[in-house]
Amino acid sequence: MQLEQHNIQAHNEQALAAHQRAFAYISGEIPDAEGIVARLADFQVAIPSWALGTGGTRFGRFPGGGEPRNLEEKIADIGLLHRLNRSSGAISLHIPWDIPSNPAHIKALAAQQELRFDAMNSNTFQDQPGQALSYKFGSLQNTDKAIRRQAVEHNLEVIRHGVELGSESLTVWLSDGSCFPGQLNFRQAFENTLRGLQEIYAALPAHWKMFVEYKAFEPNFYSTTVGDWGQSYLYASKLGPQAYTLVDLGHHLPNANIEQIVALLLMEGKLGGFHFNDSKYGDDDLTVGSIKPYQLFLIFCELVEGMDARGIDHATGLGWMIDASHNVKDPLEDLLQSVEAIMLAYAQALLVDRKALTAAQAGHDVAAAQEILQKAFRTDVRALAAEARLRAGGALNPLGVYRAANVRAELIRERGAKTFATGL
Ligand code: AOS
Ligand code: ZN
Ligand code: ZN
Repeated sequence: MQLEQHNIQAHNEQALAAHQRAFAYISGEIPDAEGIVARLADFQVAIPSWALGTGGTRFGRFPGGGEPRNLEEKIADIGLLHRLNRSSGAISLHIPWDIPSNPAHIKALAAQQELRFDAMNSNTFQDQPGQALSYKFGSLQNTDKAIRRQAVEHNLEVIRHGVELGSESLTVWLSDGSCFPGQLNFRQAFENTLRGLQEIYAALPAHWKMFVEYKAFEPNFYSTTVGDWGQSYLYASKLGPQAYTLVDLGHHLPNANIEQIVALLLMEGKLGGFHFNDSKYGDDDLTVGSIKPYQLFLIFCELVEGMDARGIDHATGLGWMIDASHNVKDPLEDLLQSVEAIMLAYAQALLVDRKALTAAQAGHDVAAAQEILQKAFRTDVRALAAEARLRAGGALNPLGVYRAANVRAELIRERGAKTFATGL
């Protein structure tokens, strides 16, 4: 594909002098620029296979061109992102949208692009063509044993695909719930779901993790059977040490204090993974950091504090994934923006003067505590993220290179103007 290393280098050369000035400045302002650059370079965020095409709403979908038509092309797209930012070195697959018909070939392609397989995602929220039984009234919660069985079997199949590819985790997001009062016996729905999850859990390879993702509402609008972090935590605790809660930033009721949820789950050793996105109203799946960048920073503050307190490696200890949908932007541009936003929030969180914050907390100096956080948040750390990319062989300005190389136009030429990515 277009966009060779020399495109990136040529672009970096033009931008180098300005970057060096900015990097020298920030390095003089903060205590450990080198340490932060090293941590940023290690930090990788998985790209979901379903985010490479145009999403849509129930009102319509307006596909762009050149979208990947199969798993091979999805891997190529993520490889391209990774060449640009050196921080997107993993792909999160979705079954059945991404069934690898030839796993050895898919593994080799991913390895060529330096990509790992992050969490595998199962799907019992849709009926697939030819499927025997319907999930209209739920999957693992269903009152019908045969439907529950089908949902369990599907998850076992997802694990098998993951094993073939070298993934090490399964994310289970269930849309199970109810739309009207009286529709569901909550306790029975919980118990059915727990039993199903237990069967899936029993099939996990010993080194695998299972992530139980919660969501407050949608597509069910009265109750959701894994509706909040309490319910997810309950399932994960009952399941055992390989089960964890997964936090998707868009899955809370409005104004929830997500940073506090993150702190407590980490404290309990039950925070397993993340779906990054941003939202204003519900599960909007917008570009990370586009609506509430301060919240993202505060979440990273808790992540850094909590992981350090428990000795968890920042880069590998949790599953870091984006879960976004793009209705009006070029998906690849949007994903570059999301990864950049994550890196900036992480860098700012690393900047927080922990000692001073602890002292302010001990002394009930509320104003000082706020100053300490906001000093970090208001620091322009873009040169740190750019330096991390530069040293890893990536682009100083990934979006700039992407645009200058006319990547989208080339993809349209290669794949066509009316392609449909499989997925949402
Ligand atoms: C749904 O709202 C959840 O965020 C899922 O994590 C995800 O979008 C889905 O599994 C993709 O198929
Ligand atoms: Zn999600
Ligand atoms: Zn979601």
